[in-house]
Amino acid sequence: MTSEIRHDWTLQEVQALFELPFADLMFRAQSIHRKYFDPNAVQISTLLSIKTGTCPEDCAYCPQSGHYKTGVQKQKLMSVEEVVSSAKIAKEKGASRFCMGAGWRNPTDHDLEQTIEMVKQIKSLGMETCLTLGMLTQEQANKLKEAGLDYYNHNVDTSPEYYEKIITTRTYQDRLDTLEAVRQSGMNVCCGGIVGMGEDLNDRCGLLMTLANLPEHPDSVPINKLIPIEGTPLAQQSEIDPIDFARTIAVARIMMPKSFVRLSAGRNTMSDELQAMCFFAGANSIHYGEKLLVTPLPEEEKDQALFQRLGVKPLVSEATQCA
Ligand code: SAM
Ligand code: DTB
Ligand code: SF4
Repeated sequence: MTSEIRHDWTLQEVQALFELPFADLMFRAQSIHRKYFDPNAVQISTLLSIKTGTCPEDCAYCPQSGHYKTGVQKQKLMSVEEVVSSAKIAKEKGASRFCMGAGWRNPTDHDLEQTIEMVKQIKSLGMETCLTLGMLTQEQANKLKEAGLDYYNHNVDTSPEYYEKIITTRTYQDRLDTLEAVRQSGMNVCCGGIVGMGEDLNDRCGLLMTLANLPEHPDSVPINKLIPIEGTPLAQQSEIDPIDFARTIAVARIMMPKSFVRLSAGRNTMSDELQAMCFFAGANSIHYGEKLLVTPLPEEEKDQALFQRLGVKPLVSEATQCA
Protein backbone atom coordinates (compact mmCIF):
# COMPACT_ATOMS: atom_id res chain seq x y z
CA MET A 1 0.00 0.00 0.00
CA THR A 2 2.72 2.51 0.93
CA SER A 3 4.36 1.88 -2.45
CA GLU A 4 1.61 4.09 -3.89
CA ILE A 5 3.12 7.03 -1.94
CA ARG A 6 6.09 7.92 -4.12
CA HIS A 7 8.49 10.82 -4.48
CA ASP A 8 10.46 9.60 -7.49
CA TRP A 9 8.12 10.15 -10.43
CA THR A 10 9.78 10.38 -13.82
CA LEU A 11 8.54 12.45 -16.75
CA GLN A 12 7.92 9.29 -18.79
CA GLU A 13 5.74 7.77 -16.08
CA VAL A 14 3.65 10.91 -15.72
CA GLN A 15 3.28 11.27 -19.50
CA ALA A 16 2.09 7.65 -19.62
CA LEU A 17 -0.63 8.44 -17.04
CA PHE A 18 -1.85 11.43 -19.05
CA GLU A 19 -1.92 9.26 -22.18
CA LEU A 20 -4.03 6.46 -20.71
CA PRO A 21 -7.44 5.91 -22.30
CA PHE A 22 -9.81 8.17 -20.35
CA ALA A 23 -11.83 5.35 -18.77
CA ASP A 24 -8.67 3.59 -17.58
CA LEU A 25 -7.30 6.81 -16.08
CA MET A 26 -10.56 7.59 -14.28
CA PHE A 27 -10.90 4.04 -12.97
CA ARG A 28 -7.37 4.11 -11.60
CA ALA A 29 -7.79 7.51 -9.98
CA GLN A 30 -11.14 6.57 -8.42
CA SER A 31 -9.75 3.24 -7.11
CA ILE A 32 -6.89 5.06 -5.36
CA HIS A 33 -9.23 7.76 -4.09
CA ARG A 34 -11.46 5.17 -2.39
CA LYS A 35 -8.51 3.60 -0.58
CA TYR A 36 -7.67 6.82 1.23
CA PHE A 37 -10.84 8.94 1.33
CA ASP A 38 -14.60 8.82 1.62
CA PRO A 39 -15.43 9.29 -2.10
CA ASN A 40 -18.62 11.21 -1.28
CA ALA A 41 -17.16 13.79 1.10
CA VAL A 42 -15.75 17.12 -0.05
CA GLN A 43 -13.88 19.57 2.16
CA ILE A 44 -15.10 23.16 1.99
CA SER A 45 -12.97 26.27 2.47
CA THR A 46 -14.01 29.89 2.33
CA LEU A 47 -11.58 32.50 1.06
CA LEU A 48 -11.18 36.13 2.02
CA SER A 49 -8.81 38.66 0.51
CA ILE A 50 -7.50 40.51 3.58
CA LYS A 51 -5.26 42.87 1.55
CA THR A 52 -5.97 43.46 -2.12
CA GLY A 53 -4.01 44.78 -5.11
CA THR A 54 -0.80 46.79 -5.70
CA CYS A 55 1.34 43.66 -5.43
CA PRO A 56 4.93 44.25 -6.63
CA GLU A 57 5.13 40.81 -8.33
CA ASP A 58 4.40 40.42 -12.04
CA CYS A 59 2.54 37.05 -12.07
CA ALA A 60 1.01 37.12 -15.57
CA TYR A 61 -2.33 35.69 -14.45
CA CYS A 62 -2.99 37.84 -11.42
CA PRO A 63 -5.62 40.53 -10.99
CA GLN A 64 -3.71 41.89 -7.97
CA SER A 65 -0.37 42.57 -9.63
CA GLY A 66 0.56 46.26 -9.61
CA HIS A 67 2.17 45.75 -13.05
CA TYR A 68 -1.18 45.51 -14.87
CA LYS A 69 -4.31 47.67 -15.11
CA THR A 70 -6.95 45.17 -14.05
CA GLY A 71 -9.39 47.54 -12.37
CA VAL A 72 -9.28 45.57 -9.13
CA GLN A 73 -10.43 47.52 -6.08
CA LYS A 74 -7.38 48.09 -3.87
CA GLN A 75 -7.70 47.51 -0.15
CA LYS A 76 -5.27 47.91 2.77
CA LEU A 77 -4.88 45.14 5.33
CA MET A 78 -8.30 44.62 6.95
CA SER A 79 -8.82 44.91 10.69
CA VAL A 80 -8.87 41.80 12.86
CA GLU A 81 -12.53 42.47 13.78
CA GLU A 82 -13.67 42.64 10.14
CA VAL A 83 -11.89 39.42 9.26
CA VAL A 84 -13.20 37.53 12.27
CA SER A 85 -16.78 38.56 11.54
CA SER A 86 -16.41 37.23 7.97
CA ALA A 87 -15.10 33.95 9.39
CA LYS A 88 -18.16 33.65 11.63
CA ILE A 89 -20.46 34.02 8.61
CA ALA A 90 -18.43 31.43 6.68
CA LYS A 91 -18.74 28.99 9.57
CA GLU A 92 -22.51 29.45 9.70
CA LYS A 93 -22.62 28.62 5.99
CA GLY A 94 -20.79 25.34 6.54
CA ALA A 95 -17.11 26.11 5.83
CA SER A 96 -14.69 24.10 7.95
CA ARG A 97 -11.64 26.13 6.95
CA PHE A 98 -11.14 29.87 6.60
CA CYS A 99 -8.42 30.88 4.14
CA MET A 100 -7.05 34.41 4.06
CA GLY A 101 -5.02 35.76 1.14
CA ALA A 102 -2.94 38.89 0.79
CA GLY A 103 -1.56 40.55 -2.35
CA TRP A 104 1.97 40.68 -0.97
CA ARG A 105 5.35 39.55 -2.24
CA ASN A 106 6.02 38.73 1.43
CA PRO A 107 4.64 39.99 4.76
CA THR A 108 6.52 42.49 6.92
CA ASP A 109 6.98 41.44 10.54
CA HIS A 110 4.40 44.07 11.53
CA ASP A 111 1.81 42.71 9.08
CA LEU A 112 2.56 39.21 10.26
CA GLU A 113 1.62 40.13 13.85
CA GLN A 114 -1.78 41.32 12.66
CA THR A 115 -2.45 38.12 10.69
CA ILE A 116 -1.36 36.09 13.72
CA GLU A 117 -4.08 37.78 15.78
CA MET A 118 -6.61 36.87 13.06
CA VAL A 119 -5.49 33.24 13.16
CA LYS A 120 -5.80 33.04 16.95
CA GLN A 121 -9.30 34.47 17.01
CA ILE A 122 -10.56 32.35 14.09
CA LYS A 123 -9.09 29.20 15.66
CA SER A 124 -11.08 29.98 18.79
CA LEU A 125 -14.28 29.77 16.69
CA GLY A 126 -13.36 26.14 16.06
CA MET A 127 -12.37 26.61 12.42
CA GLU A 128 -9.23 25.50 10.62
CA THR A 129 -7.15 28.40 9.32
CA CYS A 130 -5.08 28.89 6.18
CA LEU A 131 -3.01 31.88 5.11
CA THR A 132 -1.40 32.81 1.82
CA LEU A 133 0.80 35.87 2.22
CA GLY A 134 3.63 35.25 -0.26
CA MET A 135 7.20 34.29 0.63
CA LEU A 136 8.10 33.53 4.26
CA THR A 137 11.35 33.26 6.19
CA GLN A 138 11.85 30.28 8.48
CA GLU A 139 11.34 32.54 11.48
CA GLN A 140 8.03 33.83 10.15
CA ALA A 141 6.83 30.31 9.37
CA ASN A 142 7.72 29.23 12.92
CA LYS A 143 5.76 32.15 14.38
CA LEU A 144 2.68 31.21 12.35
CA LYS A 145 2.95 27.60 13.46
CA GLU A 146 3.23 28.73 17.07
CA ALA A 147 0.09 30.85 16.65
CA GLY A 148 -1.82 27.72 15.63
CA LEU A 149 -2.07 28.27 11.84
CA ASP A 150 -3.11 24.97 10.25
CA TYR A 151 -2.22 25.47 6.56
CA TYR A 152 0.02 27.79 4.58
CA ASN A 153 -0.76 28.11 0.86
CA HIS A 154 2.07 28.88 -1.54
CA ASN A 155 1.87 27.59 -5.10
CA VAL A 156 4.62 26.66 -7.54
CA ASP A 157 2.04 27.51 -10.22
CA THR A 158 3.55 25.64 -13.19
CA SER A 159 6.55 23.57 -14.32
CA PRO A 160 10.08 24.88 -13.65
CA GLU A 161 10.48 25.31 -17.44
CA TYR A 162 7.29 27.29 -18.08
CA TYR A 163 7.65 29.39 -14.92
CA GLU A 164 9.82 32.12 -16.47
CA LYS A 165 7.11 32.84 -19.07
CA ILE A 166 4.71 33.62 -16.22
CA ILE A 167 6.70 35.32 -13.45
CA THR A 168 10.00 37.19 -13.59
CA THR A 169 10.09 38.91 -10.19
CA ARG A 170 10.84 35.83 -8.10
CA THR A 171 12.33 32.46 -8.92
CA TYR A 172 11.00 28.93 -8.76
CA GLN A 173 13.68 28.27 -6.13
CA ASP A 174 12.30 31.16 -4.01
CA ARG A 175 8.98 29.33 -3.98
CA LEU A 176 10.57 26.01 -3.08
CA ASP A 177 12.47 27.72 -0.23
CA THR A 178 9.24 29.10 1.25
CA LEU A 179 7.62 25.68 0.96
CA GLU A 180 10.56 24.12 2.77
CA ALA A 181 10.32 26.72 5.57
CA VAL A 182 6.62 25.93 5.97
CA ARG A 183 7.30 22.18 6.05
CA GLN A 184 10.12 22.59 8.56
CA SER A 185 7.83 24.62 10.83
CA GLY A 186 5.48 21.64 11.04
CA MET A 187 2.49 23.38 9.42
CA ASN A 188 0.41 21.67 6.76
CA VAL A 189 1.50 22.64 3.27
CA CYS A 190 -1.06 23.72 0.67
CA CYS A 191 0.63 23.88 -2.72
CA GLY A 192 -0.58 23.55 -6.27
CA GLY A 193 -0.69 25.41 -9.54
CA ILE A 194 -2.65 26.74 -12.47
CA VAL A 195 -3.52 25.01 -15.73
CA GLY A 196 -4.74 26.65 -18.91
CA MET A 197 -1.97 29.26 -19.10
CA GLY A 198 -0.82 28.03 -22.52
CA GLU A 199 1.48 25.36 -21.06
CA ASP A 200 1.95 22.06 -22.88
CA LEU A 201 1.45 18.52 -21.61
CA ASN A 202 5.04 18.26 -20.39
CA ASP A 203 4.53 21.40 -18.30
CA ARG A 204 1.47 19.84 -16.65
CA CYS A 205 3.56 16.74 -16.00
CA GLY A 206 6.37 18.98 -14.65
CA LEU A 207 4.01 20.81 -12.29
CA LEU A 208 2.67 17.56 -10.82
CA MET A 209 6.18 16.05 -10.65
CA THR A 210 7.43 19.06 -8.68
CA LEU A 211 4.58 18.63 -6.20
CA ALA A 212 4.74 14.85 -5.86
CA ASN A 213 8.54 14.72 -5.68
CA LEU A 214 8.74 17.17 -2.76
CA PRO A 215 10.10 15.51 0.43
CA GLU A 216 6.47 15.19 1.56
CA HIS A 217 3.38 15.51 -0.61
CA PRO A 218 1.52 18.77 0.09
CA ASP A 219 -1.40 18.06 2.42
CA SER A 220 -3.59 20.06 0.09
CA VAL A 221 -3.13 20.53 -3.68
CA PRO A 222 -5.16 23.34 -5.29
CA ILE A 223 -5.55 22.93 -9.03
CA ASN A 224 -6.57 26.29 -10.45
CA LYS A 225 -8.06 26.66 -13.93
CA LEU A 226 -6.87 30.01 -15.25
CA ILE A 227 -9.40 32.80 -14.91
CA PRO A 228 -8.32 35.13 -17.73
CA ILE A 229 -8.23 38.64 -16.29
CA GLU A 230 -8.66 41.72 -18.46
CA GLY A 231 -5.46 43.79 -18.41
CA THR A 232 -3.10 40.87 -17.65
CA PRO A 233 -0.82 39.28 -20.27
CA LEU A 234 -3.01 36.14 -20.14
CA ALA A 235 -6.29 37.97 -20.77
CA GLN A 236 -6.76 36.39 -24.22
CA GLN A 237 -5.60 32.89 -23.28
CA SER A 238 -7.91 30.22 -24.72
CA GLU A 239 -9.58 27.84 -22.31
CA ILE A 240 -8.14 24.41 -21.46
CA ASP A 241 -10.09 21.44 -22.88
CA PRO A 242 -12.37 20.21 -20.05
CA ILE A 243 -11.29 16.60 -20.64
CA ASP A 244 -7.64 17.63 -20.24
CA PHE A 245 -8.57 19.44 -17.04
CA ALA A 246 -10.24 16.30 -15.64
CA ARG A 247 -7.17 14.28 -16.65
CA THR A 248 -4.97 16.67 -14.66
CA ILE A 249 -7.10 16.09 -11.56
CA ALA A 250 -6.96 12.32 -12.03
CA VAL A 251 -3.18 12.29 -12.45
CA ALA A 252 -2.78 14.50 -9.36
CA ARG A 253 -4.91 12.04 -7.38
CA ILE A 254 -2.84 9.05 -8.55
CA MET A 255 0.49 10.74 -7.82
CA MET A 256 -0.54 12.14 -4.40
CA PRO A 257 -3.02 9.60 -3.03
CA LYS A 258 -3.38 11.03 0.48
CA SER A 259 -3.52 14.73 -0.42
CA PHE A 260 -6.70 16.75 -0.65
CA VAL A 261 -6.94 17.76 -4.31
CA ARG A 262 -8.83 21.04 -4.59
CA LEU A 263 -10.93 22.31 -7.47
CA SER A 264 -9.77 25.84 -6.91
CA ALA A 265 -10.09 28.81 -9.27
CA GLY A 266 -12.23 28.51 -12.39
CA ARG A 267 -15.22 26.55 -11.08
CA ASN A 268 -17.61 29.26 -12.23
CA THR A 269 -16.76 28.44 -15.84
CA MET A 270 -17.02 24.67 -15.33
CA SER A 271 -20.22 22.82 -16.14
CA ASP A 272 -21.84 20.70 -13.42
CA GLU A 273 -20.85 17.69 -15.50
CA LEU A 274 -17.16 18.68 -15.53
CA GLN A 275 -17.19 19.24 -11.78
CA ALA A 276 -18.87 15.84 -11.27
CA MET A 277 -16.19 14.28 -13.44
CA CYS A 278 -13.48 16.00 -11.37
CA PHE A 279 -14.97 14.69 -8.11
CA PHE A 280 -14.96 11.22 -9.67
CA ALA A 281 -11.32 11.76 -10.70
CA GLY A 282 -10.47 12.39 -7.04
CA ALA A 283 -11.00 16.08 -6.34
CA ASN A 284 -12.25 16.36 -2.76
CA SER A 285 -12.02 19.99 -1.78
CA ILE A 286 -13.52 23.24 -3.08
CA HIS A 287 -13.73 26.92 -2.30
CA TYR A 288 -17.27 27.94 -1.46
CA GLY A 289 -18.85 31.32 -0.83
CA GLU A 290 -19.30 34.57 -2.67
CA LYS A 291 -15.80 35.05 -4.01
CA LEU A 292 -12.38 33.52 -4.41
CA LEU A 293 -10.08 36.47 -3.63
CA VAL A 294 -11.41 39.03 -6.08
CA THR A 295 -13.30 36.98 -8.70
CA PRO A 296 -16.74 35.35 -8.20
CA LEU A 297 -17.45 31.74 -7.27
CA PRO A 298 -20.54 29.86 -8.46
CA GLU A 299 -23.62 30.94 -6.49
CA GLU A 300 -23.86 29.18 -3.16
CA GLU A 301 -27.31 27.75 -3.99
CA LYS A 302 -25.92 26.31 -7.22
CA ASP A 303 -23.14 24.55 -5.31
CA GLN A 304 -25.60 23.21 -2.76
CA ALA A 305 -27.85 21.90 -5.53
CA LEU A 306 -24.88 20.21 -7.22
CA PHE A 307 -23.82 18.54 -3.96
CA GLN A 308 -27.37 17.28 -3.52
CA ARG A 309 -27.63 15.93 -7.06
CA LEU A 310 -24.34 14.11 -6.62
CA GLY A 311 -24.98 12.85 -3.08
CA VAL A 312 -21.86 14.68 -1.92
CA LYS A 313 -21.63 15.79 1.70
CA PRO A 314 -19.37 18.45 3.20
CA LEU A 315 -16.47 17.00 5.14
CA VAL A 316 -16.64 18.03 8.78
CA SER A 317 -13.17 18.74 10.13
CA GLU A 318 -12.04 17.72 13.61
CA ALA A 319 -11.68 21.41 14.45
CA THR A 320 -15.34 22.04 13.56
CA GLN A 321 -16.52 18.96 15.49
CA CYS A 322 -14.84 20.20 18.67
CA ALA A 323 -16.43 23.64 18.45
N1 SAM B 1 0.47 36.71 -2.96
C1 SAM B 1 0.40 35.40 -2.50
C2 SAM B 1 1.13 34.42 -3.39
O1 SAM B 1 1.31 34.69 -4.57
O2 SAM B 1 1.50 33.36 -2.88
C3 SAM B 1 -0.99 34.89 -2.24
C4 SAM B 1 -2.15 35.18 -3.14
S1 SAM B 1 -2.11 34.51 -4.77
C5 SAM B 1 -3.47 35.35 -5.49
C6 SAM B 1 -2.60 32.80 -4.64
C7 SAM B 1 -2.72 31.97 -5.89
O3 SAM B 1 -3.90 32.27 -6.59
C8 SAM B 1 -1.64 32.08 -6.93
O4 SAM B 1 -0.48 31.39 -6.61
C9 SAM B 1 -2.33 31.46 -8.14
O5 SAM B 1 -2.07 30.07 -8.20
C10 SAM B 1 -3.82 31.71 -7.87
N2 SAM B 1 -4.38 32.65 -8.87
C11 SAM B 1 -4.23 33.99 -8.86
N3 SAM B 1 -4.84 34.53 -9.93
C12 SAM B 1 -5.40 33.52 -10.64
C13 SAM B 1 -6.15 33.45 -11.85
N4 SAM B 1 -6.43 34.53 -12.57
N5 SAM B 1 -6.56 32.24 -12.27
C14 SAM B 1 -6.25 31.13 -11.57
N6 SAM B 1 -5.54 31.13 -10.43
C15 SAM B 1 -5.10 32.31 -9.96
C1 DTB C 1 -5.16 28.94 -4.71
O1 DTB C 1 -4.38 28.11 -5.20
N1 DTB C 1 -6.23 29.44 -5.32
C2 DTB C 1 -6.92 30.38 -4.49
C3 DTB C 1 -6.14 30.26 -3.16
N2 DTB C 1 -5.05 29.41 -3.49
C4 DTB C 1 -5.70 31.47 -2.45
C5 DTB C 1 -6.95 31.76 -5.10
C6 DTB C 1 -7.48 31.81 -6.49
C7 DTB C 1 -7.52 33.22 -6.97
C8 DTB C 1 -8.26 33.39 -8.25
C9 DTB C 1 -8.35 34.79 -8.73
C10 DTB C 1 -8.84 35.78 -7.71
O2 DTB C 1 -10.04 35.76 -7.35
O3 DTB C 1 -8.01 36.55 -7.25
FE1 SF4 D 1 1.14 39.13 -6.03
FE2 SF4 D 1 0.42 36.67 -5.31
FE3 SF4 D 1 -0.81 37.95 -7.37
FE4 SF4 D 1 1.68 37.11 -7.68
S1 SF4 D 1 -0.12 35.82 -7.32
S2 SF4 D 1 0.89 39.14 -8.26
S3 SF4 D 1 2.50 37.40 -5.64
S4 SF4 D 1 -0.86 38.51 -5.22
